Amino acid sequence: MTFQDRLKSVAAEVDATLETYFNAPAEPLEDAMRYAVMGGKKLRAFLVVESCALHGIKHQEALKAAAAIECIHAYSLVHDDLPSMDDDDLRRGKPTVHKAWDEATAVLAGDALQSLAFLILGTLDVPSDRIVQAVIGLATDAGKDGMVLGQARDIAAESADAPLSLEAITALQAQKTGALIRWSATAGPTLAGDDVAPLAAYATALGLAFQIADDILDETGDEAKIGKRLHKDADAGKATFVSLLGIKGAQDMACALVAQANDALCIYDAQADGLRDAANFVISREH
Ligand code: GRG
Repeated sequence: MTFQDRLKSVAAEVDATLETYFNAPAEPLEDAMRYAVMGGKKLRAFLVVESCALHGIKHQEALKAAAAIECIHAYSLVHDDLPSMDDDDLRRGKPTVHKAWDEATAVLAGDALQSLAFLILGTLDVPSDRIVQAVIGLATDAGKDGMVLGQARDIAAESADAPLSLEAITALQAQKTGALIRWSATAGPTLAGDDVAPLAAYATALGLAFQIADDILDETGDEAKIGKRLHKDADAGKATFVSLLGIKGAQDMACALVAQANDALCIYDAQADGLRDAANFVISREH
C-alpha cells in the first residue's frame, strides 16, 4: 500500500470513529461540528496511530486518541477562519463553518469540538494514570503555552513595527502548529508509559518542516488543490520562512529537518517506516 493510500485508510477509520460521537438527526451545532472535523488529510491522526502501534497500544484505542487530536485541530481551523482572525471563506475546498452556518455557530462548534476531544480521551481503555498524562499533555500543547499562544503571537505580529526574525518565527510555529504534531507523534509512548524522547525529537523536526512546507505551498501552491485562499501572509507583509530564506533556502531547511526527524527514529526498526514516510510526505505534499 502506498503512503497516500495508508493515510486515506487511517482517515476513513478515524472519520468512522468520530461518527460514533455524533447524534443523527442532530442539532445544527452538531452538524457544524461534524462538517468541520470530517475530511482533511488526518495527518495528526496518522501520527497518533503509527506512534501507538510502535508502543503496543490497541488499534481501537489509538483511533480514539487520533479522533481526539483531530477534534482539537478542527476546532483550531474553525476559529482561525473566523472574521476576527483570518477571515477565510474557504477551507478544505468548502465554505468555512461561519459561512455555511453563522459566526456564533462557528464559535460554539469550535468550543464543543475542544470539549469533545477531552471527553474522547477520558474514555480510552488504558490505565488511568496514562490518560491523565495524555490529557495534561494535550491541554498544555493546545492551550496558553502551546497552540493558542502561538496563534496569539502570530496575530500580534501582524501589527508589530518590524517583521519577526527567523528565530522568533521558529519559536512561534513550534507553538502554533508544532505543539499538536508533537502531542500526536508522542501519543503512543505517553499512553504506554514509555520514553517519549525519540518521538518528541522526531516531532519537533517534523512540525517545523510541516510549517516551512506550508509557507512554500502558500507561495507556490495551487488554490484549487489546497482548497483555501493563498498568499495571505505575503500580502499582509508578514515574515514567513519563505520571505526570510527564499524558496530554495526554505526547501533546503525543510529537507534538512526531515533528515533530522528520520534520524531520531533510528531506535525503531522498519515498524517506524510509516512515520518515515509521513516525514517525507510533509515536504512533498501538494495540499
Ligand atoms: C484559533 C486557537 C486557534 C489556533 C489556530 C493551527 C492554527 C492555530 C491555525 C491554522 C492556520 C494555518 C493554516 C496554519 C498552517 C498550518 C496548518 C495547521 C495547516 C492546516 O493543517 P493540515 O494541512 O490541514 O494538516 P487538513 O485540512 O489536512 O487537516
